[in-house]
This record gives sequence, C-alpha cells and structure tokens, in this order.
Amino acid sequence: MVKKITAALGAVLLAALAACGEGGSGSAGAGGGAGGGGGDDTITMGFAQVGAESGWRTANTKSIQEAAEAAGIELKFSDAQQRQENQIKAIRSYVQQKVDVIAFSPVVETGWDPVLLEAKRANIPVILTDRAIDSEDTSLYKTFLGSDFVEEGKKAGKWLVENTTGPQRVVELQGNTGAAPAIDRKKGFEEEIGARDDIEIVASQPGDFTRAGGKQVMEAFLRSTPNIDVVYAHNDDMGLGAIEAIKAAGKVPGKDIKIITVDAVKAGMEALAKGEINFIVECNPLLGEQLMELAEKVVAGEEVPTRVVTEEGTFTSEQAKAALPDRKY
Ligand code: GZL
Repeated sequence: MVKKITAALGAVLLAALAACGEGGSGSAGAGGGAGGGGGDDTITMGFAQVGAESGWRTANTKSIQEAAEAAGIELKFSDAQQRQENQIKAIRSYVQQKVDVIAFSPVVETGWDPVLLEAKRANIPVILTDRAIDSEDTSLYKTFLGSDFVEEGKKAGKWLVENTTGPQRVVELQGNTGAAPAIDRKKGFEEEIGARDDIEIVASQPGDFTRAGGKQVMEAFLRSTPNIDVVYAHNDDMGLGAIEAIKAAGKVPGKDIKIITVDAVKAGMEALAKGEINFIVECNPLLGEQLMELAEKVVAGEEVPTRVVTEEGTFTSEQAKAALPDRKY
C-alpha cells in the first residue's frame, strides 16, 4: 500500500514540474506579445530602421545590433531605404510574427497611427528610438529614446550668433521633409538666430541627410544665391557634400563660407579638425544599450519613463582634434 501512495505522489510531482517547464518564465509574454522567436525566455525584438543614408545611421545600426547580441535579445532587423511604406510593412510583419517588442526610428513624424494600433491590439509594446512621431495617441508607444533636436538647432544657432559679426547670409541644407530632426533642427536654429537681425536664412532646401543630396543642393545654391556666408547643414553628411561643391566652385570651405553641421561622426570631425567645418553639434547614435534595457523592462511589464533624452555636446575644431583619437564612430 505504502509503495502505491509513494508512486502516486511521485507521478503528481513529475506532472507539476513538467507543467511549470511548459509555462516558461513568462517574461517573454508578460506585457509583451505572444513571445515569438527564440526559446521561452529569449526576447524577440522587431526593429524597423530608417535606412543607411548617413554615417550616423550606420553607427546607430551597429550600436543596436551589437547591444541586442550582448543582451541576448533576438533581433529581427529591416532597412526601409528611407521610405515610410517600407517601415510600415516591416512593423506589420513583426506584428504577424508575434514578436515581444517592436522598436523603430520613424522616417517622418506622421502617418503611423493605423499600424501602431495593430501592434497595440496585438498587445505588442512599441518603443520609439532616435526620431519621434506626431500623434495625439501617446498610448501607441511606451517611450521615446532620442535626442532633443530643437536643442541641437539652438546650439548651432547660438554658435553663429556668438562667433560672427556683421551680416550673415545663411543657406540651409535640411534633412528629409517631414522628419523630426529636420523640422526641429530648423526650429531651434531659427529661434536662436532671431537674436540678431543681421543673420538671415536666404535659401533652404532638403538634401535628405545624404552627402550626394547636400552636394547637389549646395551646387544649386552656389549658382542661384549670391554672397553666401554660412551653410547650416542638418547633418555632417550633407555638410561634407557642401564642402565638395564649395571647393569645385573655387572657394575655401570654413573660410570663404563657414559651415555648421550636426552629428559629429568621424568624417565630419575630421573635416572640423581640418577647419573645413567650423562647428559641429553632436547627435549621439549609440542608443543600442539603452534601447535593450528599455525593451527588457517593457516586455517584463515594468514602468519606463515616457521620454529618455540622450546625452550629447558640441565641438570646435580644437576640441575635434582632441576627441578624434577616442571617437567610437
Ligand atoms: C538624428 C538622425 C538623423 C541624423 C542623420 O537623430 O535621425 O538621421 O542626424 C540621420 O545623419 O540620417
């Protein structure tokens, strides 16, 4: 009799342990999707990247991929070639794959509500990284991790106000139309240069954050706009394109025409150290580690701040020379 009871108890114990194993830690599903991808405990992230348009983007992608690997997060990654419809398709596919969390850098500010509503209905949390969206419904994402672009524009304008005298005719190379960094860097710059009535933006066109785009628009400005004193480029890559156009026009970049850019990627810092660019406002692309920490918390159902602003500074030519040896990107 005793043997029968022992055997029965052992069977119940084994069944209980097996059931616990099937349930897994539950972390993959808690607060997140149905836990698609890797084993029970592996978080699966779907990341919809803007594209590969600039040195900044390359560094940003590398940071995300390396941080996912270090955190043991399975990363599904897509490159939208700077087209919103491709990002929307990627997000939709991540919902269908039932990933645990979706993160993306919205190429433009608007048009995201329908696809983010699909993610919300599938109980898959969304994290905005790098760029923000302009939506009334802030329940569509858990947090926004990225720079304050208005502040970056202000830093650029402040340098121009404080480091020039007399009339300054400025041409502006904008990022892609509708992108948060393009809208806000313009806004911050204009706010700051308002302190002087002899600084004027005489021409402004999108160069789409690419070196080729910056060169093309600067060539057009040099043909159509007389007496250019300053180029304000929304990123280093367009500033580097402008340098090519200025040199081809027989002028000296950094001297005949001052150049202010944003990002502080290696190629931009090298031009700054050479004096071809006069001032760079840093925009930190190394968001990977913070993104993975936020993803782990969000999937575990923990509270996270709705806004995480990244740390970044500014560089003069002398500061670039000192910083270059240790720059990671
Ligand atoms: C800024 C980022 C911008 C960079 C550009 O956070 O979105 O996009 O400034 C990049 O270099 O193309």
